[in-house]
Amino acid sequence: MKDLDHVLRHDVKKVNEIILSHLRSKEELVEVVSEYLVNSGGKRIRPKLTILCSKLFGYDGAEDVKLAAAVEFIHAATLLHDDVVDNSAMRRFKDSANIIWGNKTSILVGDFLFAQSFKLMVSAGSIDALRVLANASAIIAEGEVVQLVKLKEKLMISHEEYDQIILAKTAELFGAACAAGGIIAGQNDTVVSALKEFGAKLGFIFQIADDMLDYFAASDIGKNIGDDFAEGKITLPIILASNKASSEEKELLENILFSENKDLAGFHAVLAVLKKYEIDVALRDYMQGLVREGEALLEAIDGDENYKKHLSFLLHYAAARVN
Ligand code: GRG
Repeated sequence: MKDLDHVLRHDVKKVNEIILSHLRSKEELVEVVSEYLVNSGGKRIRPKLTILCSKLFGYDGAEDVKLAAAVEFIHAATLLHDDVVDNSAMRRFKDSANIIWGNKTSILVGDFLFAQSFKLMVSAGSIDALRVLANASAIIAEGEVVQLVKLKEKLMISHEEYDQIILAKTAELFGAACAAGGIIAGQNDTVVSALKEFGAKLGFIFQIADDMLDYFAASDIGKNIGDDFAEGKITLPIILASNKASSEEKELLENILFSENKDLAGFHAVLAVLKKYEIDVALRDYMQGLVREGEALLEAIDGDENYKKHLSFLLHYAAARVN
């Protein structure tokens, strides 16, 4: 990430300045909570994507950083809301905002950040960029409701259903972040669609890595390992294991995951099944396949080779998070 951070240092600095100037509020609590989240060491991957995808076509105007900041604001709003929905206690190695200030504050400050993102999109002056990011926001929120419904049903889900969920919760915003960069650089619909597809592929890898780390993280990842398990969320590690498991093991997985009283012993019992079927190996292979697909998408785009290299690096970086 060092190389990329160096190349984008001036742009990321501008993004951060725009973000900070849009955190100002007459209510101190809004500023305190917003700053707590926004300055807590996020990787800024989505805004970097917007900037890379505008520079890919030689854009040197001032609007891409506004869209990049808008994308980060959408992301920040979803994090605040998500930690409430999931009852999470830790985010980016710190207590999550809901733990410190409570659910109501987190939701409302999330709304504030979400609204700021729209002000920024409007100020960037591109209806097409506004359309793609507004569309992504609706899909993210809708996807979270789908996930909630599935959670309540307490049923195993298929790989296809999992793909639909992560497309909405993560891949859509990654795709929209890339598309927005191409749009502001004046690219046509075909190129913008290709960028969106590339971003979505990267988002897929990113979320699968996240879901894998929830079971297999070897070191501290800045949030609680086992959160998905505690919630009974069915993610790709569980789906792949369930597809390989004997009927007894499948029953065991479902009994534990759908039980109201999950404990550490349950987590280790599930992990033992995942390890028995080498689900970590299967997931790594699967992600490498997605990396190759992402690279093929990138190759088909006619843009600056240097920036393509940085985008390709992000595919590998996303997959390598689990190593
Ligand atoms: C406000 C539009 C809106 C919707 C709310 C709750 C909800 C609906 C959406 C949640 C979606 C969500 C949080 C998905 C998880 C995405 C994900 C992989 C987050 C982690 O991203 P990183 O690692 O985070 O890029 P950093 O900390 O680096 O910024």
